[in-house]
Amino acid sequence: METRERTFLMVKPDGVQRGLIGNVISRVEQKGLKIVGLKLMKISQELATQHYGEHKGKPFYDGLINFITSAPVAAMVLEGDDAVDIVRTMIGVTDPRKAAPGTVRGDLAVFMGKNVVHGSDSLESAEREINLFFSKEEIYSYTIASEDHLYD
Ligand code: D4T
Repeated sequence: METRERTFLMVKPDGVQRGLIGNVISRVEQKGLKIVGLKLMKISQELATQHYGEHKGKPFYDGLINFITSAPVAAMVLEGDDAVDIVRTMIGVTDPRKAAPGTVRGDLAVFMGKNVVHGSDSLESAEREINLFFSKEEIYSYTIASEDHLYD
């Protein structure tokens, strides 16, 4: 079987607290992406600074680190053709006020700092984030019955 693209998707603390894990996972499953990694976890200070390193020094950085470490997140690795782009499109733009209806943020959020999900923005970010959040043993390669009906 050909190796498909993998991406990282996380339901952030606000999404977990609001009971939206199931909603996000349903969208992923209904779309036809394969969940190959899935766990509830608390992000440590160290992991938070690694994950959001690019934003260090920005006015929202401290609040972002406090927020992301405040409660558990649901972390996922998803697989499929063009998975990175597909997930970015599904979650919508960063600011929920501008996110299109039908996207996670467009449907479920109203505020930039509480935008429910994070999804990798490139293949390089996906690889980096998957390695940050998951060990190799936590990622599963398997076939799903619907695969023949999703792709040529
Ligand atoms: P994440 O990384 O959470 O998926 O968001 P994006 O990839 O869509 O957007 P980002 O990295 O630019 O922002 C990370 C995170 O910071 C919050 N944020 C961002 C904020 O509170 N105020 C801001 O001005 C910006 C730009 C929201 C998401």
